Amino acid sequence: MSTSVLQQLREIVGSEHLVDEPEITASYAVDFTGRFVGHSSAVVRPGDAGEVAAVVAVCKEGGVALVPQGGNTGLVGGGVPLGGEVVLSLRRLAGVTDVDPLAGQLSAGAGTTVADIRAAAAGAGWAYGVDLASRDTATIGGTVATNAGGLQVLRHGPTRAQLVGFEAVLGTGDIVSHMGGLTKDNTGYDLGGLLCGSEGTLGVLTAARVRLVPVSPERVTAVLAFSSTTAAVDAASLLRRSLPELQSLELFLQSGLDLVCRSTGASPPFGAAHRAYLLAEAAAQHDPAPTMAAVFDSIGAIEDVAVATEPAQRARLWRYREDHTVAINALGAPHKLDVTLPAPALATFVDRVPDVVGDADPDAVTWLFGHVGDGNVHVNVTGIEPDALTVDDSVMRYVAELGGSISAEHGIGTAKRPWLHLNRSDAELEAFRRVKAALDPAGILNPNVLLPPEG
Ligand code: 2HG
Ligand code: ZN
Repeated sequence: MSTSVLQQLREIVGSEHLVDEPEITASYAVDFTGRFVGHSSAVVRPGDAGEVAAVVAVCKEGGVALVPQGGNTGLVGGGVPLGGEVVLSLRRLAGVTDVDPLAGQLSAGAGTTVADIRAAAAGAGWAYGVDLASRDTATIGGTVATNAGGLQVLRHGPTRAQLVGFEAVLGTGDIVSHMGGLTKDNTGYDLGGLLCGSEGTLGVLTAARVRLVPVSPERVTAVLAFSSTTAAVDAASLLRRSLPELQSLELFLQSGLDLVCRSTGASPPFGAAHRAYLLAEAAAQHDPAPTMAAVFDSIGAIEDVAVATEPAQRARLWRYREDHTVAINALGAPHKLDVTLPAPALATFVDRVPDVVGDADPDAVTWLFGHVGDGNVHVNVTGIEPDALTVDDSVMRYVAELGGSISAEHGIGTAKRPWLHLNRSDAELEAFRRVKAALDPAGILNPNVLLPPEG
């Protein structure tokens, strides 16, 4: 980057928000897992949409590539400067700017954390329909840019289903804003829906308006044990059919539970070991416990049950599932293959994928957990080098063969670009490229993300 571009960026955001000390830029250049480590000569921290637009305009003019970054909780190398890009940090655009209790909506700057969105919703007598383990760090801008899913997709849908308004700076440098929040609004292209999940390749989200959902104060969390994956997957289907109050339906296996207990010191939920576990949470206006108990009674395959209604006990059960990510990370930078399978292929996939991984690399260790209610399995693989791709290749191909998606909720990022063609036709990829060329004509926004390299 030329010194003149750097100087212009400094003038836009102010010296204190243009970071070029290597020891500080380095902290923006590595992802949560440690698998993706990039480098950047500068981190720009604008304070409002106008400054973001000015930064994009200068970079467009100077041909300087940018990586937009929120809380840097992404898991596919989509938010770190792997090609030496300038990091455009949106964290200063934090704050809930408007809560409308009448409509059940709120607006917030892109840098607002999901936890703060949830708290603001609760303060207005509503709830936000997205929740995820990284809630305290993940930002609304990042979760919109990646169409993040999380723990309540089953009930409320992914981030795209919450989005009722957006403000963004396109790669052209133009600010586009449609924050009215009208539920019915058929006035042309759904630009917000397009930007949502575009992973910072078309525009930089600066604000979002989201719908809120009714509060369900009565909650019951249960961990159910099964002797086989098939029994757990069958039970998951029955729970979805019989419990409209179901909000989360998660899967983990004995190996993951052992790892979590070892790494956190928690005692296991049951005296005996089991092959597979479901964590089911129901939430409603009225106590869902009696209905839940009746449904559990009807599932003969349940080998053990732990039920909690008190917040501390519920949190204890949740930790068996949520602590997987941190416990696995402690083993060394994992490969994270977040995939969805069609329901009939789910149990087979879970049972067979460790062999697929083992055949690709005998040193690899497979960890499986995820949002089974959505068909979403998080295949984590440890024991392999960060840039070794044979395991990723085998798993991606196996997923596609079974009719699944190579990215359920984490996005394509850098990690999965080589395999996007397994899920998207040439005609679709060409349409993607044309959209990219229209909204980011200089190709400066996250150029190493999502779209496969040409040629
Ligand atoms: C979760 O479901 C996140 O907890 C992270 O999507 C998944 O660590 C992972 O692979
Ligand atoms: Zn997840």
